[in-house]
Amino acid sequence: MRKNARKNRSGFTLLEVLIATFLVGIAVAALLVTNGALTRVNAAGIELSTAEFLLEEIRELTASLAVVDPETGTDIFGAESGETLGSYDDLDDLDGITFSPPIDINRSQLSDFSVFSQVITVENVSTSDLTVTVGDHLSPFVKVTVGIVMNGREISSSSWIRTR
Ligand SMILES: [Ca+2]
Ligand SMILES: [Ca+2]
Repeated sequence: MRKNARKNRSGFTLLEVLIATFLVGIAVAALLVTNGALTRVNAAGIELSTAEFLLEEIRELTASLAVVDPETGTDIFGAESGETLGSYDDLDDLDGITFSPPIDINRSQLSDFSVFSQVITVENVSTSDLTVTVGDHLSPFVKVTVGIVMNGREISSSSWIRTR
């Protein structure tokens, strides 16, 4: 009798082992769920900081451009004849353009970021209300909007106003 009792204490019962296995299983499952959630949050953070970087490249590129073309002024909205990415010299040259892969401030393609695109809209806005769009060149205020699209989905956008 005493011998049996001692024998039982020397190890774990099947029930104890099952409960322990069950608890470890729950702990592992919880860790996996947490890890998955953190990975998703982290990925979203990286996407957003990349989007900020790509917005900033366009913002800085446009900062060096004239508001209207230095030669033709307000005659043409959009790129003037013969202009290409390398010779764009005013804001509306960029209207309606999507850069995919995106470009940097020096107009070079950023092929490492090819899942992202920069979608640019340039429009004139009302002198009295900057939220109201007016016809091309009908006001001195120009609003540049850049959307950052990743795999067909816009993940960030930014607008700013320039005036001539
Ligand atoms: Ca131009
Ligand atoms: Ca132009």
